[in-house]
Amino acid sequence: MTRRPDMAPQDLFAASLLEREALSPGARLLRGFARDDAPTLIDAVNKIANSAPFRCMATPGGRKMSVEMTNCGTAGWISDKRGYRYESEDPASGQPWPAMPETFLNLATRAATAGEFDGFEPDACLINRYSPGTRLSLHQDRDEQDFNAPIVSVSLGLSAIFLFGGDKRSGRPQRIRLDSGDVVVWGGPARLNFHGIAPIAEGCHPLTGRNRINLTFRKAL
Ligand code: MD6
Ligand code: FE
Repeated sequence: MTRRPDMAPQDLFAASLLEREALSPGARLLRGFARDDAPTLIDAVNKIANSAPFRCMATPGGRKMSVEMTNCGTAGWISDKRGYRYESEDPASGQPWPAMPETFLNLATRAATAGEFDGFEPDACLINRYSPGTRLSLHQDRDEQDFNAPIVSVSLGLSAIFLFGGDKRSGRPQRIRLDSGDVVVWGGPARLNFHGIAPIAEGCHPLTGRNRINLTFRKAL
């Protein structure tokens, strides 16, 4: 957190709730930005999962990802033995992905603006569900057509350690704790940075039980 010796403790506390921490040029952590919306967001996730259930996708290499995923929006991110890509239909049902709820769109555009990316129009939201012990290995998000748009990532439920590297896979990534309601906005010079999630610690959260839910909003098409 930024050091602010000039501020009274109660103001420091208020500032810490809505801190805009720069992780690197183009990447900002908005602490607690989605905290008030979290219950509504989780209700919406549960509705989406009723029509497009969470599933472990296969990697192109033939392994199963440990993180469970689903999507909403006009495009959904999928992985199978043919590779990574966006599809307008859920391959499990052949139906279009559930529409992006208004609450999702509203939060994502406000967060992008707070992270200094105006005019963000996400058409895809990948929803990740982690249980204790699951992880997401270092990767780049590069299946989108336009790297000018940022990505907005919302953490809900159990906390996680976010691994945040540079534009090469090598090198030791930063480790950043993400709690429920924290939002990361990144784009510009950080858009292709490597990142991942360390194995989730055992725990139970009032909103999500033994799960961490992550929403990543993208402009895919
Ligand atoms: C997660 N997030 O937080 C995984 N990708 O569960 C991501 O893979 C991610 O947080 C691009 C931008 C922000 C992210
Ligand atoms: Fe990612």
